[in-house]
Amino acid sequence: PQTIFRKDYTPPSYLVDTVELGFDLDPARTIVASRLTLRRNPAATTRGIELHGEDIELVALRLNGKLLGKRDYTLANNLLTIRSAPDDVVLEIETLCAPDKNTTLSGLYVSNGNFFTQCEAEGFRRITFFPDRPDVMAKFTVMLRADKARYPVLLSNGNLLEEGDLDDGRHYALWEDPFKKPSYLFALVAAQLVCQEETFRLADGRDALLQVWVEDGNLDKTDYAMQSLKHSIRWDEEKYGLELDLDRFMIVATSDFNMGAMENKGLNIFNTKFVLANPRVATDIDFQGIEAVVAHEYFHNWTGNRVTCRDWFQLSLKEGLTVFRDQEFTADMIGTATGRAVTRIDQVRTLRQAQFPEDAGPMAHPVRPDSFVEINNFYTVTVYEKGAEVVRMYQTLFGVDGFRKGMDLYFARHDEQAVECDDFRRAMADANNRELGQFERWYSQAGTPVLRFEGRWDEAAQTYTLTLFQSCPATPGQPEKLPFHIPVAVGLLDAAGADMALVVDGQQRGTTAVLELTEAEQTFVFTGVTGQPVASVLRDFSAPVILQGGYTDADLLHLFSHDSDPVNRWEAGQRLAMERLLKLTGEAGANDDAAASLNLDETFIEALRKILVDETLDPAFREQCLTLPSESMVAEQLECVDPLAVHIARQFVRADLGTRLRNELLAQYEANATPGPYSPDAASAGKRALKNLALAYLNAAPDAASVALAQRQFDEADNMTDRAAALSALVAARVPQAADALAVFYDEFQNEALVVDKWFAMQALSPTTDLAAVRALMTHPAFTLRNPNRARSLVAMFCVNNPVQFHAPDGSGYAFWAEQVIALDALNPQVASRLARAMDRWRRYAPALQWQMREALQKVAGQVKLSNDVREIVGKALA
Ligand code: HT7
Ligand code: ZN
Repeated sequence: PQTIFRKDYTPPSYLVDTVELGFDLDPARTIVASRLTLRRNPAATTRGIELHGEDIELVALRLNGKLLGKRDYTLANNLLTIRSAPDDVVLEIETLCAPDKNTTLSGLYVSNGNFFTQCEAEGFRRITFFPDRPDVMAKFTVMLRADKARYPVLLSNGNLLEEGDLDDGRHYALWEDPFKKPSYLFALVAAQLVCQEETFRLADGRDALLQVWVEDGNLDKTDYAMQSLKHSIRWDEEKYGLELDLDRFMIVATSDFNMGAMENKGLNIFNTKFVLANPRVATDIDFQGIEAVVAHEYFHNWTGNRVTCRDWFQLSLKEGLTVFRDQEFTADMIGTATGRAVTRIDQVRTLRQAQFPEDAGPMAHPVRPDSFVEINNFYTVTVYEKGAEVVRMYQTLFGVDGFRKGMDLYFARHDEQAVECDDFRRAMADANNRELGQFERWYSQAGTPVLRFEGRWDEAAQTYTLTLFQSCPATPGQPEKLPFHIPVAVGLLDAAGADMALVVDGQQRGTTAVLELTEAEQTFVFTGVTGQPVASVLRDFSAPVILQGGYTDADLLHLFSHDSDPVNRWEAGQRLAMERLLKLTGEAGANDDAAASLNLDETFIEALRKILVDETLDPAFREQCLTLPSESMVAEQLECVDPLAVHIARQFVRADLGTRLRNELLAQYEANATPGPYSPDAASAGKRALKNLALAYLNAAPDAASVALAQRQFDEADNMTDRAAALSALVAARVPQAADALAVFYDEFQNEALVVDKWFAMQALSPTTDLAAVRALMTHPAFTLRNPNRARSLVAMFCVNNPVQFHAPDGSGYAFWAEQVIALDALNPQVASRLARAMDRWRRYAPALQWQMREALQKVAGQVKLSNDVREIVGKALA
C-alpha cells in the first residue's frame, strides 16, 4: 500500500463552486447523477481534473455538454483524470452503486432497511466521482427520490426547498445547503423513522427547528439527546458567541455505525448508542456519553464545518479543538468545582489508559501526523485526546479570556476556509501577543514527554528552588526530540496541608503558579517560603506528560489528605496505589503460591478509609479516589508484562479493601442510595457510582451478605445503572446466582439492542469468561459480526478488556484475535483495524506470550486479501 506524506500536499487543480446531486434510491441499484461547476484553481500546480471514485460504476460522463469517451479520460487506482479541460467546466456524471452490498458502512449503505451515508473521511468517493478532499468546498443542492411507502422520510443537509409525489408510488425531496462545505460533510437519509421535534429560540431571535429521528418504538428514548442539543446550542452562544447558522438541525440515529457520530452539516448521523436513553435501558455513563457526543457534533458546526481542515493531516485542528470544547461544556454543565475536577480526572484516565500507550507503541504519531497509509487509522486518541490537551494548554497559558480572544481571531480570519493547525496556533499567538514557535513541537513531535522535578528548601534564605527536567523518548521515525513548551502548574503545601502564597521572581502568583518550562532543565525560585513545603506539581494535569518520581510515600500521603487541587489529590492516591500494585504484581509473579502471602499496608488502607468516609467530599470524587488504576495501566509500567500476575495483584487489593473496609463500604452503600425517581444529574450519578463501587468491592471478597445485597439490588433496581452494576457484581463474584441473573436480564431486554450489547460486554470482560465461553456466545442468535456495536461488545471487549483470559498461556486468545480480524476485514475494514490494534503492545509481554503474539500478527499480515487499514496496523506492529 501507498504511504501519503504531509509534505507532498499540493492544492487542488480545480475548485468546485456548485454541486447538484440527484439520487434515485434503490437498495440494489442506486443511480446517482451529479452536475458540478468547476473552475481552474489559480493556485494549482497540476493541470488535469482529478476525481476520486471507489466501488462505483461510471455510466456516463459529460464535459460542457459533450459525452466523453474512454480516450478522453483515464480511470485507474480509484482516480478519474481528465487531462485537458478548459478553465471553466460543467461536468455531468452518472454512476451506479449497490448500497445493500455495502458492509463497510462507508459511503451509501443500508441499515435495517434504511439508507444512510457516512462520508468522513473518504466515503463520498463511494457515492460519486468527486475531488474528495477537504480543501474543495462547494455549495450542494440535493434531490432525493425513493419509494414513498418504504422511505417516507428523505433528509439531506441544509434547508428543505421542496417535496412532493412522483409516479409509481415514489416521492422526492429537494434540499439546499446555503454554506460551502467539503464533500466529507455531505449526508442523506432515506428511511422509515419518527422524530421528536421542537422549535428553539436562538440568541439572535430566530427560531430553529430541532429534530431527533429514530426508529419507531424509540421515541421514549430521545428526550435526553434533545435536551443535550438545546444545552449545546445555548452554551456555544454564551461561551463563544457562536450561533446555529441554519433554520433546522437534525440528529438521526442508526444502529449500524463505525464510530460514535458524524457532524454532517445540519444532519448529524449518530450511532444509536449516543442518542437513545431512558432510565430503564441506559446507565449514567450512557447519559454522560450522549450529552458529550451530541455537544461534540454540534460544536463541529463551527470548529470543523465553518472552518475546516486543509488536508487530513490537520485532523486534530477540528477534532482536538472540538473535544476540548465538549470537555469544557461537560464541566460547565456540572457547574461545581469538584464536578469539574471529576470530569478532568476522567480525561486524565483516558489519556493514561489509551493515549500514553499509543504514544509509546508502534502507532505513535504526532498530533499532526506526517504520513499515513489509511486515514481512517488516524482517528486516534492522539489526534483527539492529546489534541484536546494541546488546545487546553493555550487556555492554561493565556487564561479563559485570552483563549476566547484567540478563538475570535481564528473565526475572523478563517470562516469558510480550509486551514492548518498552524493557523490556529497563529491566531492564539497573535491574539495574545505571544511568540509560540516552540509550542509547534506539540504538533510535530510524537511521544509523551517525561517531566521530573527536584525541590530544595533553603531555611536560611527562605527559598524553595524547584528544578524541572524534561525529556521525550524516541518514537518510530523520530529518534531525537527537542524540548517542549510545557505549562507546569505548581502549588506548595505547608506542614498543615494549607496552600502557601507563592512569590516567583518577585511576583505574587496566588496559590497556583503556571511555570513555563521551555528548556531541558530549568530552575524556578519561590521566595518567602517559611517552612519545608510539599510541592504539588502539574496541578489540574496542566500538560500531557508523565511526571516521574520526586515524591516520597509521606509526600503522597500529605497530598492525598490535603491538596486543594482535587486532580492532584486524586493523583497522589493513584500513585500510592500504583506503587503497591507494582510491588504486589512482582510478588504474585514470583511463584504460584505467592498470591496467598500478598499483603497490603495499613497506612494505605487508612488513607483510603479517610477519603471514603469524608462526608465533606463529593461522592463522585471519593469514587474516583477509591478506584484503582486498571490492569492495563499497571501493565504499562512494566518492562515485561505477566497479565496473570497483574490480575492477581489487583484482584487481591480489591478483595482486601472489600474485607478491611467492609463496615465503611456497607455504610456508604446505604448512605448513597438515591431514593425517588431516577435522574442522570451529576450529583445523583456520583452517589450511584460510590454506592456501586462499594458493592463491587464487597463482592470482590464475597460473603453471603454481599451477594444477597447484589441480588437484592438486581431484583429491585428501577434503573439500568444499578441493575447493570448489580449484575456485574454477581458475575465477578463467581456465584451460581450470576447465571440466573444473566438469563433474567437477557429475557427482559432482548428487544433492546443496546442492552443486549451490555449483556455481551459484561460477560466478555469477566475474568471467568474463557475463550470457549466467548465462542459459545458467538453462536448466540443475537450475535453478529456485521453490526459494529455487537462485534465490539463481545470480540473487542474480550481481546482488549479481558487481559487475563485473552493472554491465556496457550496462545488461544491470539489465534482467536487473528481469526476475527480476518473475518471482520472481509466485512468492514474500519472495525477490523480497530480490533487489530489490540496487539499494539505485543513486544512488552513475557517471551512465551510474545512469540505467540508475533505469530498471530504474522498470520494476519500474511493474508493475500487484506485491507490497507489492517495491513498498515499489523505492518507497523511487526516493523
Ligand atoms: N468526525 C467524525 C469522524 C467519523 C468517522 C471517521 C472515519 C470513519 C467513520 C466515522 N464516523 C465519524 C466523528 C467526530 O469526531 O465527531
Ligand atoms: Zn469530532
